[in-house]
Amino acid sequence: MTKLDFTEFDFSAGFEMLENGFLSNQADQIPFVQQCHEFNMKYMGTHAWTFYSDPEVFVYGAFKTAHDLEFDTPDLCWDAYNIEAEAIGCDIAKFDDLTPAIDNTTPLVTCEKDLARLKPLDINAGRIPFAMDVSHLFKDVTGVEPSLVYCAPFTLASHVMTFETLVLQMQDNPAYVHKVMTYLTDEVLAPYINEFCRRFPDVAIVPGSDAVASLPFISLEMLEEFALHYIERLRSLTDNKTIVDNWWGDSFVEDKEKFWEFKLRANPLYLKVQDPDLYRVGAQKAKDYAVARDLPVMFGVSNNLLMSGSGEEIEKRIHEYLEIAESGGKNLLYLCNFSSETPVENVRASVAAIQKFRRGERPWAGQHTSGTRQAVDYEKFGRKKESADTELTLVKKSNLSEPQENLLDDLFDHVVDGEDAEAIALVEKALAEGIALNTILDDALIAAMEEVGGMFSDGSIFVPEMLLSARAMKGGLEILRPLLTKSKVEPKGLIMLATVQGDVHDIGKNLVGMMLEGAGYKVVDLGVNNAPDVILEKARELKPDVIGLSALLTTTMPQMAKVIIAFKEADEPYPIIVGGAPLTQDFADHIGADGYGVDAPGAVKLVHQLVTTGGNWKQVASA
Ligand code: B12
Repeated sequence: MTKLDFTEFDFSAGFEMLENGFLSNQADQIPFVQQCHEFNMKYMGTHAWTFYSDPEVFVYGAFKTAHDLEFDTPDLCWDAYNIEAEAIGCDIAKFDDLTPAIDNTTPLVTCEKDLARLKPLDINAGRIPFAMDVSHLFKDVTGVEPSLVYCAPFTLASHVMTFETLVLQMQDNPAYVHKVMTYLTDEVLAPYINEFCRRFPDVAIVPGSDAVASLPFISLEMLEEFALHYIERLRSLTDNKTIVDNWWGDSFVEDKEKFWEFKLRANPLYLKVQDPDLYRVGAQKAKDYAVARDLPVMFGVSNNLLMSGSGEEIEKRIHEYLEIAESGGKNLLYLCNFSSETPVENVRASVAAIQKFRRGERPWAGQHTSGTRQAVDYEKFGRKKESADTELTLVKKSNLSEPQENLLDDLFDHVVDGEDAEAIALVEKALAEGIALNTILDDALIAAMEEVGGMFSDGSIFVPEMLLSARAMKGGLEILRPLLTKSKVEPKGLIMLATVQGDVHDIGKNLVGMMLEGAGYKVVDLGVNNAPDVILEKARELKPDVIGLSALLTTTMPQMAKVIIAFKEADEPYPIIVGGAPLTQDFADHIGADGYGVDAPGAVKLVHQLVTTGGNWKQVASA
């Protein structure tokens, strides 16, 4: 017996359109789906934890929003990444008005010994009953089979171990990582999904989310060995019902066909490509690949565009993707995400654009821009956006003998190649040779990290290489540190970094920290989910030269403004710079930040400018 009244909802036509248009071949059907749980929460005005833990409130919110905003079908996706990690004991951070998140500052597994403490999944732990109840309620009301959105093995491992440790251990101790992956696949995910399929035997597909198993976080080889292998294993343990369809990074890899082959091994039913990659790669290219294999396509429209684009921009993008996708039927449009910050008008504009297309109105017919030069240069995610000109002012000191020069060149190469043991040995050798500390630091360690930053910016290396180089650089730095202190070689400055409150994304911030250390700065990292007063208090204690704030969610960007206001009100004039994928220079200016850095090398350049202008802080890294 439910408290809320579900009788006003009828989505049968929408479910029929979905069924007919996507996996079967009825060319006149143009179905769409949307991810919008956080939008639903805001729309309903519900406290976040109530929304994400009370099945009735959650399902009612999904139905009510879908009904009012004329979605074809409600979105049943909850905070997909968290449920299993929470159930096996990871700490969860709860918020008043944001999606909950796994607290990645307290990883469950910190070393191989910790594996002994891990227990098989208890099907009644955490919010697993919530996920099951949501599914039951959904089926009761709609008569349609629910889908259990789950967190795929690789992303789950990044929750359990932290992303950086996972990636480094994949290279140092792959056997250990394989043990973690096997545990998560066999003892957590398979029992969870099999219990779900026992309760809902007619379910055909159980879709998983795997954001972290994407490029350029890992290479294609790593993806195959550590992510795909366990998805295939999970498929075999769950009667092939599980799929994973949301890897991104298609635009980062030269060999797209190979990546798409991998995608089809993780999900043999359709090819999904989403923005920003889809826009860069070109929707036609993805469609041609799918048609050649007689497969449906799912095209995903950018969450940023949906949130901040004009009605016309949204309509153009939607019409382009629908026009390319509809030829030959079998397609599904996916509106990537409506967050709590997405204006209701934009949601309405998205639905109106689809309805217009369905009525045959095609004002943008043939006007395709995805895959063009303009799209390739399309903003976001580090890669050559307004790529930071990273040249600092490093000039080789030339009073070295040729063998000494060669030694530093070797050290440079080992740091670039991420070989920490060799790098450490060469730092020791350089010291024994009597090379000045500053010279080792500037000409080899810092110069190497600068090179690595440039390679990352232009897409020629991925995150794992950067992590390895940073570790090699740090190894060398550890040898130098006591001597640097004694010889009064000061760091170039003290930088305090923090991800703002409500946000647990830290991969980008951590890269910024590594590059700053590599450039000779001392970095204090406050971690994730930091309230303005915590940042202020720490700044008073540490007196940093620059404070760097990171945010990856449009919903947490306003927190940056709150930090800046808190500093202004407290009359603490520290320079504050900001970064993170959804940010823009305009946003940084608008909130009164002292600078915006597009990527880690950009952050270094910006910090350099701020520190060297000694207080003339209103500088911007003109990336
Ligand atoms: C990895 C990831 C996760 C991981 C995070 C793991 C971790 N430890 O960080 C997990 C799975 C936990 C996760 C969770 C969620 N995520 Co997430 N996630 C991503 C993903 C795939 C990549 C983000 C990333 O790390 N990029 C790589 C790094 C290197 O780039 P970066 O952070 O931008 O950093 C660079 C620059 O921006 C800059 N920079 C960064 N910080 C700073 C700071 C300063 C001072 C400067 C100068 C520069 C700078 O330098 C960096 C290096 O070059 C994106 C999708 C995407 N395509 O981006 C979604 C994405 C960011 N996530 C999203 C969402 C919605 C969520 C969830 C709400 C999902 C959910 N259903 O539960 C939760 C929210 C959790 C929370 N409260 O924070 C949305 C955000 C939508 C929006 N715009 O608001 C995205 C865009 C996915 C999508 N299309 O919907 N996510």
